[in-house]
Amino acid sequence: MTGHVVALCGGVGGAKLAHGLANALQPEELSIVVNTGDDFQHLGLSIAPDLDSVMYALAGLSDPIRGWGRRDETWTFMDALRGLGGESWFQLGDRDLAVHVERSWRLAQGATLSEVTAHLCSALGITARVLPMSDDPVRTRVLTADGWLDFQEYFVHQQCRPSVLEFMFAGAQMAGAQKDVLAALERRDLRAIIICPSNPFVSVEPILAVPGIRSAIQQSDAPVLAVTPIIGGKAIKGPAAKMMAELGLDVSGAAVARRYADIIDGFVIDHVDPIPAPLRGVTFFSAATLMSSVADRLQLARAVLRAADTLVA
Ligand code: FO1
Repeated sequence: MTGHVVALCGGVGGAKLAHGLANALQPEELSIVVNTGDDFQHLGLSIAPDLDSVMYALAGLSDPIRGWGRRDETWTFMDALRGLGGESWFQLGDRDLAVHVERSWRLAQGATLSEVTAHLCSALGITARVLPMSDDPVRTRVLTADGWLDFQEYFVHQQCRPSVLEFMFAGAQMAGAQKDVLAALERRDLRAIIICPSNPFVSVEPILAVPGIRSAIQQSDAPVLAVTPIIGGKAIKGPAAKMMAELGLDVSGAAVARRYADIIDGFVIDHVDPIPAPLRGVTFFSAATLMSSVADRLQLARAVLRAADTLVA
């Protein structure tokens, strides 16, 4: 089938499927909507980790071990910064630093985050459309026993150790959905909306919190399909499983499907897990969702698109 596909993603797992979808589709057939709730100001730089993870994945520049930042990286800047007593808990590789400096400089000159992202994608030879969920600031904050923490303070500085109680997306209510995101979700030739295997709480829900995005998804006639971020009771990377346990949720793909039940038509569970109990309005599909190679990413993307095509109302 042809038509336009919108993918919602954040984090490392989401970036991998976004890469698979970009390889499975023509550039004009895909819009990748990226979480910006992880973004923050650091050392005077405007850091946008999920946009960078997606761009690096699409450009084949991701570090295969860390998942974030660039491969073949060097750390001269960090060594020199530490030598000056600078803040070194957030690691900025030398090549990665160029992206943060270029983004920060262009934003300071008045460009929007979308304009900067389009420039960086072009510079990195990326043809798929990468769209921040909003050009306005939205900042994920995490409530722990120690009070509210900014996202990167929780995720990196405190290495996800504190137990989470709840999340907030500061600025979401006042944020405007990025215009091309809404336009993509309202296209008449929309083939599918894919929720990538990202952390539901801190990668997907910030996107859904931007006014207009959740309702555009619910009103769309296109099938909405989510891919499990939990395999065999564990998250492949990041704190999704730990967060689910701390929130008292069952740590399973089925629990994620229940959380998305009001906006999805289908859910892809990993083939090592049992097909969940029937969930009203949700069709379950089984697939190999672990992406260890670029080939795996393409294979999962194709399986997801095939599944979505069977859901056409
Ligand atoms: N994650 C870490 O665990 N430690 C780091 O030092 C770190 C630095 C970093 C620099 C740039 C960037 O784009 C991402 C970076 N990340 C780091 C990952 C980042 O915190 C996460 O990718 C997202 O915020 C959550 O998906």
